[in-house]
Amino acid sequence: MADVAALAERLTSARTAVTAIPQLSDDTPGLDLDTGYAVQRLLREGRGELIGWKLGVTSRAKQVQVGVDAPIRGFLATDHVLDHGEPLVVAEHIKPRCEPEIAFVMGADLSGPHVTTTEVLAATGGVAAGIEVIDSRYTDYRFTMPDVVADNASAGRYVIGSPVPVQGIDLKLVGVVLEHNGEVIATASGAASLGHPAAAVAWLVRSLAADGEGLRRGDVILSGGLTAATPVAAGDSIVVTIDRVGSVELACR
Ligand code: OOG
Ligand code: MG
Repeated sequence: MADVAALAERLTSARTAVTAIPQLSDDTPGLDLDTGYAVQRLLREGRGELIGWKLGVTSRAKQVQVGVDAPIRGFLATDHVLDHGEPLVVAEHIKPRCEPEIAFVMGADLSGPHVTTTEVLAATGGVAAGIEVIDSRYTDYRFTMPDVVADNASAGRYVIGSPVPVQGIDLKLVGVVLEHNGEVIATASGAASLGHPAAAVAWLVRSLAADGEGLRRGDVILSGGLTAATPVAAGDSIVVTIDRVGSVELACR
């Protein structure tokens, strides 16, 4: 049996010291997915109030980038939030990378083991363009799936634009443009995340049901990076624009 508390402590120390560590599985051979989620649950206790959830590795581009081939989930707490116009302080992170995401703001509670994409859309209060700043606590983003689950799916910070109603927008078809220092470096459509961003949220809800949890009205959900993530340094700027959903920008200092 892995010592879940000791593993969580290693990750917390890496985050607070802004120093990468080797993946846990290097010296914890039995590390499985359940243990990874148990470590993640412990990390939650040491963070701010729960704001919502994030999907991870839901797109082909992300799967290729990190070598994990199935979706995972993490939590978002108050200390993950960047407000509009608030810069990312690069020195507070180990190796930050930015990725474009479609954010959902829930208009109603939603839980259950059989929740569908249609039910997610019906419970959605609004959608917004999002930038997630991921930051692996593991050296050079080298991890197995249980490792990255334990590390809260590499959650760092995030910022979202103003939410708009989802009615009338086909999130599968919306175009997504990622700009880094004024240059378009990647493009995608909403379908990149599990075929439909709301399908990714439905997967999240079913996955949470297995742990007796669900979404609450007002929760923010990052529905998964749509392109490969781009490394950022102090002085950089990131802009994400999503057709009919809006745009959001982030300055790094
Ligand atoms: C894993 C984090 C995945 C996403 O949107 O796919 C994630 C990683 O890339 O380190 O946030
Ligand atoms: Mg992400």
